[in-house]
Amino acid sequence: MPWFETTISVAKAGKIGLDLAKQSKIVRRWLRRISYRFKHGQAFLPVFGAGGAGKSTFPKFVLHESSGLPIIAPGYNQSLVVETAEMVGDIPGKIIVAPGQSRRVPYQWPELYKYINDGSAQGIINVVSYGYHAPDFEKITDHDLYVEGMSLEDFSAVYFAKRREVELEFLDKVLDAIKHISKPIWFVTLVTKQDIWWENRKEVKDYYENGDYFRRIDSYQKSLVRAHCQHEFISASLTLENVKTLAGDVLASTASGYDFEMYERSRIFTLRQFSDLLSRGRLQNV
Ligand SMILES: Nc1nc2c(ncn2[C@@H]2O[C@H](COP(=O)(O)OP(=O)(O)OP(=O)(O)O)[C@@H](O)[C@H]2O)c(=O)[nH]1
Ligand SMILES: [Mg+2]
Repeated sequence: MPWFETTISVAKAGKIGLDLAKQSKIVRRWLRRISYRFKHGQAFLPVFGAGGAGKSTFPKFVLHESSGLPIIAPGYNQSLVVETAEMVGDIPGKIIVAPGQSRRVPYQWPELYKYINDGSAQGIINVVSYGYHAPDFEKITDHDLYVEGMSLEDFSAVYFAKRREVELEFLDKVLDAIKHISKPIWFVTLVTKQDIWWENRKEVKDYYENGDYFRRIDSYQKSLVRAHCQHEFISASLTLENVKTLAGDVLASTASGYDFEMYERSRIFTLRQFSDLLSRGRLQNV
């Protein structure tokens, strides 16, 4: 699946020429379709990923049923336990989100592995963000990676690179825990924070598609004997917000030019991809 090519071509050519109100209408239409998929019980989705990558924000992005307007970021609140996002009323779909701070992973993730291994989940979402994980520390000087004399910029480069390593470690954990699945699943790598890495999008795409991340997915797919796993990359900007320490020091900012209009165009594209995946329901073994 293309990550963002459609967003770019639409933005460049101004082909659609929609104003924000019209875009919001389209967003609402896709949100309704996704609600419909859930209504028909086709979705039961565990969400994994490192702390601060955007997991808890994701259900708001796809299940938010109000105006279709951009999500206003409430700031980073670490999740302590597994969160379940359900549709309103008696609609049976569920998105189940694991907390991602390392110390919580051993206690909280096995519950989600169970849903995959017992065949209840039709797909998995692994959230990554090119290491742009929301910091859970007050100041850079509080962090183990800080070395005397580092500027904010120096520290950020080291911190984000380290967080990309954490993404790979966490991917290994998930793949190892689901190596004996007996029913087919789809596996979406959701690359969030598009608004932060937009100017380096080619580098980000290349990093995930051609590096250690995809090598791991590929060897997992090849190792399966009883079922198969279809993998897709989807990228998104779930909200617009700088990556900053708890004290407010900005480590990475939303790309200039990535405004609400871009956000809405990208959101339509992402919702459409997600809706398409849900519409397939459970994959069949091939
Ligand atoms: N700029 C930007 N910020 C985002 C995006 N997605 C999430 N965020 C912000 O990143 C921070 C972390 O998001 P959460 O959804 O709470 O992260 P999480 O993965 O649930 O973190 P844990 O609960 O600790 O595992 C929040 O302040 C969000 O508003 C995005 O696509 N772009
Ligand atoms: Mg969370």
